[in-house]
Amino acid sequence: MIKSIHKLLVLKREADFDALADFFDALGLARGESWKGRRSQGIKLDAPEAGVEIGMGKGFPDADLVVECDSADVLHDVAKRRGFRIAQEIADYDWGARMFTLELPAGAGRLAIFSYNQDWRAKPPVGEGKLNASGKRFGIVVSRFNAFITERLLAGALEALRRAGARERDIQVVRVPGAFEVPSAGRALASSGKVDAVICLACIIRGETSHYEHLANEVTRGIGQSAQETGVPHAYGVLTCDSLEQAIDRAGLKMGNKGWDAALSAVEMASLKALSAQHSAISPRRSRRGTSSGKGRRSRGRS
Ligand code: INI
Repeated sequence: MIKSIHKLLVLKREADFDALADFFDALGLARGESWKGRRSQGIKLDAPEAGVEIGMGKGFPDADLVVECDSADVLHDVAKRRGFRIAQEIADYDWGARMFTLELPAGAGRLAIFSYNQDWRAKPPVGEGKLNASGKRFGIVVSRFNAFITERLLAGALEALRRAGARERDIQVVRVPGAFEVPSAGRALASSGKVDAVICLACIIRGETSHYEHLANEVTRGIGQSAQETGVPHAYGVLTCDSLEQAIDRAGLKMGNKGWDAALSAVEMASLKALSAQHSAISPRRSRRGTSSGKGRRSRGRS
């Protein structure tokens, strides 16, 4: 499975490197993995959607890299103010877009920037998180009670996170005695500032407890309250079942695993939160750089 696609721009001068990093920050790309070593340095700058576009025929920009944004005019101003050479002036295209191209410094290629001409008032933008966990950190709280089931939920959650692109070192697993303890451990993780989302895993079986209803209600309420009060997404991977058979069905190793489902909800909600933060940031550049967590500035040991 492909985890990421990045256009590689290798520069010779530190000044060009810094200018490009600043420019891509200003375009609104999010800083991902970065390193600075003896031999080399690099920064990955991530777009909400990235990939390869295959084209044929006419009307394509003459560019090595294509960026879609919400207003090409705004970025055209940014590019001009930063002294980038405009290769092709901004213009309307018959495919419903406005576009310009610029020369990247030091012969790093040509960049086309476009936005679609659509009336956003007629069609309000829809915010939707992506199932992309790369660069995100997750806390998993798993109850030891009914471990036969909860360990399967954990396996499902870990596999879903891995497939969505999360790194092992960005996942923290906390085990607690039972479902009742899940909300408080989840809150502690969320309040630590070290995770982007919390995944809560437990199994409550009606047949085995007379206080099933109270326990289920309290755990559900506690998880919801922690999510709302900390502002950190919490995914609900708690099985509330009538019997062990029912629990086994919902903790399948191949099909139907509530841990898996909860992990993907956590990924989506973490991504949605990042998206809303991006949209509400007055200065994306400052907001990204100013994060106290140091996220995106981790060294990965390349030299
Ligand atoms: N904990 C569970 O996770 N599932 C259950 O079904 C359950 N039952 O049956 O009682 C359960 N009880 C333990 C509870 O969550 C606490 O750990 C315990 O009461 C200590 O606070």
